Amino acid sequence: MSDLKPYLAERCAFTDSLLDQLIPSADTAPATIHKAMRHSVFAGGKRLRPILCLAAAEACGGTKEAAGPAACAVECLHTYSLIHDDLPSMDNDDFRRGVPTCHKVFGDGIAVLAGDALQALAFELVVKTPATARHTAGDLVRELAVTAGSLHLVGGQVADLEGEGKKLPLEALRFIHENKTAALLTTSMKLGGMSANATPEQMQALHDFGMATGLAFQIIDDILDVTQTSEKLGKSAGKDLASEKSTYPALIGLDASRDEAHRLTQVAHDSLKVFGENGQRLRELADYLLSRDY
Ligand code: GRG
Repeated sequence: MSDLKPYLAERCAFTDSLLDQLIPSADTAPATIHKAMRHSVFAGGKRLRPILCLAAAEACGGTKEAAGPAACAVECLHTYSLIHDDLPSMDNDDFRRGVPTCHKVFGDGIAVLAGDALQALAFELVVKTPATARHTAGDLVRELAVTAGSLHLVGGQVADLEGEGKKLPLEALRFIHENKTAALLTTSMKLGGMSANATPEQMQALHDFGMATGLAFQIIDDILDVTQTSEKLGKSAGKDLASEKSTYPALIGLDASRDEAHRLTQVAHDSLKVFGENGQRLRELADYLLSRDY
């Protein structure tokens, strides 16, 4: 994995430069909304979804240039979901990506609108993907729309809101993680594949890879929530594990959570067999998501 760090940096820079060209400049009227959109998009996200989109395209024999608009689309949709998730009526967070949240800087109204505008922009960008023999612009729009809607991102958020303060069963937590997190990672992969004229077999592999790494990613997030909070607060992990918040470690313990993340990463690796050597970068990315030393 020695050359993964420069690869990630290069893909991040590629995505940032494209986003900078595709999002209206901060002085485009009405300036406030474009400043707010740019505040959140350029706040220092890791660009995991665009990187997965570009890597999926290349595994299918495509190019990062053809996949670029779709990569930017998934980042815009992701940033919209973060802006809305941080609002006082949802998670009420003051900081995101190390900077004050959109509503803290621009107020709740503009933050709602910045999220709305980024979601609309995501659809405008995804249709810039050149059509291929197997996938039309309409297919890409449908893929993004289904993931953004009530069956996935919004549905996962509703289940999360309704589960607040309750100790959920594992299946309910898995539903939230699959829909809030894994669904958009999976769509990022599939849009990359569609830009590269992926075969039905390749699309299925990208789906399986996205769901497995997405769930592993969220389980690791849950684990870090427990271990890092415990370190930060100087209290024992056992205290957090006993808290009412539903997380994988709280429900099945830290060791079983780590085992499950490893098992899912193996599922992701297995799904890549169809790509042969071309799947190498995706194998490295699955291991990187599991290691989370970034
Ligand atoms: C539709 C309002 C609405 C919400 C949808 C996706 C979602 C539900 C909310 C986002 C909030 C959240 C904490 C989701 C879990 C997924 C996750 C770990 C997001 C953070 O992703 P990273 O680590 O973040 O890739 P960066 O900042 O690097 O992009």
